[in-house]
Amino acid sequence: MDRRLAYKRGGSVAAWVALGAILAWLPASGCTSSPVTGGLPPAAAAEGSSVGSGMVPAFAARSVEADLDGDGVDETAWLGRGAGAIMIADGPHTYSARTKWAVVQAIVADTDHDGLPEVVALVEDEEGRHVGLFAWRHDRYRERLVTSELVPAPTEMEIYHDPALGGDVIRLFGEAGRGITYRWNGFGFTAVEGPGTGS
Ligand SMILES: [Ca+2]
Ligand SMILES: [Ca+2]
Repeated sequence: MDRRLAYKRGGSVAAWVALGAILAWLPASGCTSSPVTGGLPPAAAAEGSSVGSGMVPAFAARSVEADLDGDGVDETAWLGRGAGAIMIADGPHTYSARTKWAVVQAIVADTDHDGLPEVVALVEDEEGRHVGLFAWRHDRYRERLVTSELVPAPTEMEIYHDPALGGDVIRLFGEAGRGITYRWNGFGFTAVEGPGTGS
């Protein structure tokens, strides 16, 4: 079974990225990196920070301060659960995720290793569960990528920082509680056998 995460753009499945087959399960003991709480240093996360009331989303959410577009000023990302429960408040560039995505979990981290943090979310639609990156690209916030549905459907996501794997990596847990770590391969995500595994 291919464990690469295929991804979609604009709802269509884009070409699969044929990189090395590093597709084995990651043993629970195989990861030596330490988890990153919420994908950000604790000091960078704020609960219920004061943002103008007009910017507070309708969904229950926690807020995270991060410079998502690299202009030196932190934005506020509102991360909740449920339909479209991702909002980035950045003045004229304020962004809301499409309501078709029911957010299961959302974290801010730099999982595509471009130097800018993005919102990394486990989202659900009628097809199943996906990982989506919501990020600043070029001139606005957008769905950077959304994977095809993940089988088996992950129940939980963690972000780890592992320099040997290029930076922040995604670990997905299924019903069995066993995790698979995915690292950025330049176009999408590839499962890795363990830290330092190259292709
Ligand atoms: Ca900014
Ligand atoms: Ca990034």
